[in-house]
Amino acid sequence: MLRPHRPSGVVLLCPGASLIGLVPSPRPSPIARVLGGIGDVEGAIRSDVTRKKVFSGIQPSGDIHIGNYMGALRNWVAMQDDYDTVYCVVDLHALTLPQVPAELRDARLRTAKILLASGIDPQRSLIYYQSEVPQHAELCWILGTLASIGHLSRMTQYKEKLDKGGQNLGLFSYPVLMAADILVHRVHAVPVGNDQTQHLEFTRDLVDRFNSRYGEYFPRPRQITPGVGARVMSLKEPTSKMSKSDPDASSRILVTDDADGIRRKIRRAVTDSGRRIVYDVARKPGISNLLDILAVFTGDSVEELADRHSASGYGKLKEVAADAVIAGLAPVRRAYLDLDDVDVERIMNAGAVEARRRTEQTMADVRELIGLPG
Ligand code: AQP
Repeated sequence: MLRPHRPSGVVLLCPGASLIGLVPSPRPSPIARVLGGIGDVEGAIRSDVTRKKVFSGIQPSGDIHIGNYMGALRNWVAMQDDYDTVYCVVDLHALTLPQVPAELRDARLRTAKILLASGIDPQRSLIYYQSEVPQHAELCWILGTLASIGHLSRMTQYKEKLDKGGQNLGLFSYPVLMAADILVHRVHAVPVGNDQTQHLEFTRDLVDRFNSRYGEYFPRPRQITPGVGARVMSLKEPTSKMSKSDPDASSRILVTDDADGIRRKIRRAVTDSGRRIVYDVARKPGISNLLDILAVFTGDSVEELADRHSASGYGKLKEVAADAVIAGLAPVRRAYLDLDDVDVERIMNAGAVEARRRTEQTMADVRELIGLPG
């Protein structure tokens, strides 16, 4: 018997709704809740059927940088107040580029710790490792039978990553697994940076194909992207996005970098010709990137900041940006250092148990719809 769609009692943000203003600066991490409430985790993660659901994932393909934080994590934290939230460390996705096994194991844990230290609260959000919930891979296979090869070959991220050693079927079908991650929870919205727009469009295409063949079952998920910080650029090449897998470590600021490291990287950031500080992404990509970063960590608009600093030199702007990033990340870094690995793995294990339970409900429906035993 198919279960009906869950009722929704809360207003959903519009497609592309901006969360800026909702999260002007990082909140202190609820570390006390993470550690204090650990015994209750399993019982506490319950899906609230009256709220809209969101899902998002992050790859443990390296260390988490401020692009991930500004484009995704800070919004994940804010959304816990209004949505039924599911967040996942998508370790199967990380395998689409070559990984050293021992490093992948460590990176999974570090990623989980950053999520918790940033303010993801396991009492309010479901959080787990993707590979521990096989329903993601099962749905990926089924959706793969509906996926357009032409559409997949047009994905920008696929084309970019081919050069990084990604000549494999997994990289090609990455968007199908991402669609499965989202749809296995039947969520209404996905908070991501704007590098994921094509993948979300592809997910909606798969929803249409599935629903038209087997009957209305999956909601069409909306993308929620912040107004500022949706695409943070490399400090060394400000026309390319900041990325975990960039071989140049000085191109990104890690969420766990210490104050000296942050200041050094920002001082060495590539800037543009001329001396004036203006926000102009096409002509001044380096300065505009610094203004974007400063805007997220101060809560001020880029226009205000450009005005305020128009007469300062590039060097002064870099110092101000470094101060803001150091202050903004300090509570996250402190919380990260305080977390105990064993406690974190317990949270992740409890999350996987609950995620298997929830996603199996979807898979039972899907199997039945496509003609397999539910
Ligand atoms: N530079 C960025 N600016 C804003 N948002 C970003 N995101 C990633 N880079 C930026 C957002 O972070 C979330 C998690 O990303 P991911 O781990 O799924 O992988 P990604 O988008 O491919 O990120 P990276 O850092 O570039 O990793 P690699 O190098 O491994 O591919 C997503 O919501 C993403 O939008």
